[in-house]
Amino acid sequence: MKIYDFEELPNPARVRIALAEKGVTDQIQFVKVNVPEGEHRKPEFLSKNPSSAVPVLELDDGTCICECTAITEYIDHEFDGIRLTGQSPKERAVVHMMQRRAEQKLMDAVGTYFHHATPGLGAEIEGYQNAEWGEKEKENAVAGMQYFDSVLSDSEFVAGDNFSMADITVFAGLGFADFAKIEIPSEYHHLAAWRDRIAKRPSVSG
Ligand SMILES: N[C@@H](CCC(=O)N[C@@H](CS)C(=O)NCC(=O)O)C(=O)O
Repeated sequence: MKIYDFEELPNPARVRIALAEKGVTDQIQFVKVNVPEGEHRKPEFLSKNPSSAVPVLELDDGTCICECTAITEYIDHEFDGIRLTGQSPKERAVVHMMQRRAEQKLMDAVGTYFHHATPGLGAEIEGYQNAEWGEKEKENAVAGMQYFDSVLSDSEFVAGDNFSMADITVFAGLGFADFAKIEIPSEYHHLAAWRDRIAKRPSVSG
């Protein structure tokens, strides 16, 4: 099983945390795709992911699985250990709902700001940029932080009582916000306390 990624980027980080949570990182062969140099836009990589994005999980039979949510689903069911995508029908539904919100309200909003309102990955990679849209998405990212702060005011984790892939996505989204220099408002105490707790997990700190 191979993962094509570029370790320093936030979406690859999500899958690497999921693998570490399952304790199976050493069972994966990582293949570096040099995103800053545009390797992900070359035909060889596009045949694995037409959306020109990392990470991609390639199974031994050649099947390529893209999108962190889909990759995490596969990892979660292929390997034993902690359950990252929920157990009961209700838990699974809540995890997926919160995962979508974590992507839309935080990870993707920060990404749009980074790619459109900052130099992003550089002029050659970025091509079309729309700074106004990027700035709007920065506002949405901060609104997303406020939303997750309120969720975490009466819940230990993003999707209820158990750590899940939605926690991983919010955690990686906040890391991406730091990198993109989007300030996390200091009054979001629940979010900050949760972030400190997650940062201590071996999958993240190790
Ligand atoms: N929704 C995708 C997002 C993947 C993504 O945006 N990956 C970034 C790295 S963090 C990427 O490869 N960007 C390349 C580019 O923007 O050209 C997922 O969940 O995997």
